[in-house]
Amino acid sequence: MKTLEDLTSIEQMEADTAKLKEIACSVCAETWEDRNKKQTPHCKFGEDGICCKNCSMGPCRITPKASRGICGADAHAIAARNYLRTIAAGTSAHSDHAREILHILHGASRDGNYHVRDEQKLLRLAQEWEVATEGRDIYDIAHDVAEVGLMEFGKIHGNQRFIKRATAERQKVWHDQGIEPRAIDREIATSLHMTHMGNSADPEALVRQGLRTGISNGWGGSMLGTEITDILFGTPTVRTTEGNLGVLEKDMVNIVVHGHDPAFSEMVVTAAEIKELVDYAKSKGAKGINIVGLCCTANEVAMRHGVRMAGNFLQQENAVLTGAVEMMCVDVQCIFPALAPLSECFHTKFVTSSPIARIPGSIYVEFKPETAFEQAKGLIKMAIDNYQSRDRSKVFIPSTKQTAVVGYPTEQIIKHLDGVTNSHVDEIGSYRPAIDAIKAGVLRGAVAIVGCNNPRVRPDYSHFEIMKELLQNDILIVATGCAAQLATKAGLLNKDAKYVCGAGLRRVCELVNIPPILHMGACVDISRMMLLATGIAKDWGVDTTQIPVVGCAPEWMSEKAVSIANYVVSTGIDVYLGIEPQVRGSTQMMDLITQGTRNIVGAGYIINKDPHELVKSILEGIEAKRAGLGI
Ligand code: XCC
Ligand code: SF4
Repeated sequence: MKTLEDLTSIEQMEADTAKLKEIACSVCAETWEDRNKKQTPHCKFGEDGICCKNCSMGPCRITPKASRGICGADAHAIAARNYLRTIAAGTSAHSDHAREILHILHGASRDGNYHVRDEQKLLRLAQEWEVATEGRDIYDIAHDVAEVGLMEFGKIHGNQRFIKRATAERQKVWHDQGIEPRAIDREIATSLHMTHMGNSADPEALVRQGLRTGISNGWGGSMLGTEITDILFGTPTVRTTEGNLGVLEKDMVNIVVHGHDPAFSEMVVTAAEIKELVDYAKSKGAKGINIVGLCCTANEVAMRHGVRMAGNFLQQENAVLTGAVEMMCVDVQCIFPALAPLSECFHTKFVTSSPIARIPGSIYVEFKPETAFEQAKGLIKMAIDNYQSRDRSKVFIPSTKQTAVVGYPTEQIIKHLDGVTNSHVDEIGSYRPAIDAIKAGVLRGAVAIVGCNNPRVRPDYSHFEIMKELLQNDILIVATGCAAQLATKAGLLNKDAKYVCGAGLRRVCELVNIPPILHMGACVDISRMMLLATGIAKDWGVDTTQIPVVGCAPEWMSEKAVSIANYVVSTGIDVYLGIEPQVRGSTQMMDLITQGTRNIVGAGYIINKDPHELVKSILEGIEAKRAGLGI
C-alpha cells in the first residue's frame, strides 16, 4: 500500500453489499435497508425527544397547540427525561456486561473453565483496592478482588473507586459539582427515579444526573469490564489480523461470534483449536474451522487471539447473506432480532446464549460458566454437522479484506513509546515522547473515533472521511468499536497506511513503528482511552480538559454511546457527534448539551452531520487547546 487508492473504498464496500442484497432478494429475505425505507420518515416526536409515555395519562406529545403534557411537563422536561433514560439504559448495558465478567472472575479456579491469565494486573488491582496479596493463592486474591469489584455496583456508601485514577483537577471538578458517582446501580436507579412521573422537570438537574451516571459507567462499569477481562483473558498485545467479509472461507466451517461479552466467545475460540474438532471438521469434508468476529466481540477476540473480523454492526446480516456461515453465535448487545428469520432463509444456525438477549427463532443454549467449554465444543460440533447442509449455489463471499494491526491498550502504547526513549531513562514508562511530539507540532493532537454505524447517514462514509482527513492533518487516531472495524475494513490499521498521513504523523509512525490508527478494543475499552488521556495529562502536568485530545462518534446509534459521550464530556473532553441526540424539540436541552455542560465539567458536544464540517470543527478545537497550552 502506497497511496489512498490502495485502501478499500466505501464504494467497493457498497458494491459488495449490493451483490449480497441481490442474494437477499432472490431468497425473499428482508434486510435493514428495506426496513429503514419503511421506517422513513421517522416519527418527528421521537426524533425531537418530545413524546412522553412515562405514565398512563399519556402518551403526551408537545405540539404547537399543546405546549405541555397532562401533568404540565414541557418540552424541556420531557426531552431531558428521555435523554437521561437513554443514559441510564446505556450505562446498565455496559455495567451489567462488567458484572457478568466479575462473576466469572469470582468463580475462576485452577481446574475450572476460567483462569487468571494476567496475574500482574490482578495483583496491581488488588493493591489499588487494598486486598491482601502477601503469601496468598492467586485464586483467593482473584475471588476477593471480584467481591470488591461487585460491591461497586451496590455499595451503600462512598463513590466509585476508579475515580481516584483521574487527574486531581478532574476529581475536584466532580466533587465540587456534586457529580462523583456512587454505586453504579444507584446512579441508574436514581436516573429512573428522577424521570418517573411527578419528579424532576428541571433539564439542568437531569443533565447533571446524566453526567454522573455516565461517569459511573466510564470510571466504573466499563473500566471494571476492561480490567477484569484483561485479568481473565490477558491484556491485549499487538497482533496482525484481517478484516471484512473476505475472511469467511469457502471451504471451511465458518462460525461467527457476535456481541460484546467475551466470556462466551473466548470459549468458542479456544474450543475451535482442539485437534479432535478440527479432525471432525475434516472428516465432514471441510478444510478446518474458521472462527470470525462481528461487532465488539470481534474486537475482543481479535486483540487477544488475532481472530479475524468479518465486519461491523450494519454488516451483520451481510455475513449470513454470504450463505457460507454455518453458525452465528451471539452473546449480548447490538444483535439484530432480524438474524433469526434471515438465518432461516439459509442453512445458518443462529445461536443465542444469554438470558439478556433472548430472540425468537434462535437456538437458545444458555451459557453457564461451569460448563462453558463443553458447551462451546458442542456448538462447534453442531456447526460442523451443518457444513454439509450449505447450499453452494447460494454462496457468495466477497473477496474484499484488508490486513490490520490491532491491540493497543495503554500498556502497549507505553511499550512502543519506551522503544524510542533509549537516551532518556527518566522517560521510561511515560507518555513524554508523545507529549514532546505534540508540543513540537509534529503531531497536532489526537482524536478518539468510536461508535457504531447508522443508516441515518451513509454507513461508514463519515468514519472514513473523518479518519482520512485527520490523518492528513497530522492527528493521531485511536479507535474502538465499529469505528475501529471500519478502519480495519478500509485498510487504515495497516502500518503502510502511514502513506496517507501528513509528514509529521508519518514520521511518528515510522519512528514508533505503529499504524496511524491505534485499535484500542471494544466499546467498553473507551475506558482505556480515558486512562490514556489521563496519563498524558498527568505526565504533562495539566488536566484532561487542557490537552489537544477530543472524542468523535460520527455514526453512533446505541444508548451505550450516549452514556459514553457523557463520561467523555465529564472527563473534560469535547465530543464531536455526527448524529444528533434526540432532544431537538427542546432549545434548552440543545443548549445544555452543547454549552451548558461546559460550565459544569468544561466540555460539551459539537454536532454536525457533515463529516467534512465536523473535521473542520475538530481541527479548530484541537488548535484552540494547543493555543490554550501556549504551543
Ligand atoms: Fe454496537 Fe459495540 Fe455501536 Fe458497534 S460500536 S454498534 S454499540 S458493537 Ni460500540
Ligand atoms: Fe404526560 Fe406527564 Fe404522564 Fe409524561 S408524565 S405521559 S407528560 S402526564
